[in-house]
Amino acid sequence: MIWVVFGMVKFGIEFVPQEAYWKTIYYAIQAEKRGFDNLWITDHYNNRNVYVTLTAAAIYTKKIVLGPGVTNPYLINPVMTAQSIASLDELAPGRVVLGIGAGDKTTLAATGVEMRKPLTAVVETIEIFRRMMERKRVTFEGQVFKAMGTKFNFKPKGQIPIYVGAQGPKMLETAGRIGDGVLINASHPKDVDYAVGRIKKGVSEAGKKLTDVDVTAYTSFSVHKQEEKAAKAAVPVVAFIVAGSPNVILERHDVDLKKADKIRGALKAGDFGQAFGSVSPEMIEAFSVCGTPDLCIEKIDRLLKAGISQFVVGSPIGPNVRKSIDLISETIIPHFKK
Ligand code: F42
Repeated sequence: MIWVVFGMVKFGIEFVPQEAYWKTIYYAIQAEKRGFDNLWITDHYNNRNVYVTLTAAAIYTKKIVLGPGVTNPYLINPVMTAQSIASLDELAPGRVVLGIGAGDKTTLAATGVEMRKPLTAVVETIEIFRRMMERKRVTFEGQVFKAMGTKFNFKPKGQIPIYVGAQGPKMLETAGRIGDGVLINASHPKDVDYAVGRIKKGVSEAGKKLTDVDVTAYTSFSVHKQEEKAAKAAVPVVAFIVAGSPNVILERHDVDLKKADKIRGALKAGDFGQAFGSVSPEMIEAFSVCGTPDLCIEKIDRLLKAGISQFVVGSPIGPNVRKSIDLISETIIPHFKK
């Protein structure tokens, strides 16, 4: 599969289903009409259910490609992920993809589920998923998962592209080796450069080319005609990213570790004023793609040069989601798809 056609980047949009369904679906319909190629719905136990949201989105849209971005093998067993995706593909034939990752440590921990051998778990999930999709009887004994002669009573349609959500070096390499796409949780060229280097290693081990894999930047994005308004909307998301980032990534962006600790502590204590007030312009620059449409175009261009083939606008999207989708569609997408 060649993902970048004549150098044309794809645009995806991510929604966290934390609001009423109708709102997410309303935005999804708008995104499709306004020229987005992909719709990604996040999966965390504390938000609305990912497959219910995707089902509604599949019914109300016609051509946008959609999938979980990303589900994990710990809360949803690989066989059930295969079942959910195969069922969704009946509703939206040929436009369903699977996004799979290790899962978010904090929300998994809250459910008492242990994230054992995350790399192995993701690899085994993909193996079971692909074999289930071929409607074979699957007997598989992995280190984390087993399938004891599982087989669907229905025929899954088509081949489903698999995108691996990856940040760590081994997960990135594995994603390049066995994935059809990679979702890189990053907004800055430094992080994307690093990720693409690891993905290339996996890709070449598998005898593939980088263009065989849809290298996707899953960004925190905020656009507004006034730069300050775009930045203000990005602050809460950036605070959470800083708090959740390992030191190696903070150091890559020269973020003062003490300041990051202060944000972590404030968020833990529920002191959002303190946490958001401690977010610096440098942090916003490092952990979001944010600004006026022209500035965002410049930043997306840098990510394209770093090797991405899909750009995902993720939370917060902008101070007003509906208006920001319109603005992206009128100014940013045409710049890259003219
Ligand atoms: N997580 C969610 O829960 N929900 C989402 O909606 C979501 C969206 C999302 C989108 C893009 C994206 O990139 C990530 C996203 N995530 C989401 C987060 C994702 O689920 C992961 O938490 C995130 O990608 C971080 O995981 P990672 O890719 O960095 O992998 C971690 C877990 C890791 O430890 N990786 C190591 C590495 O080097 O890459 C692997 C370590 C290893 O090799 N372990 C061995 C093994 O077999 O697993 C075992 C070693 C031993 O000692 O046993």
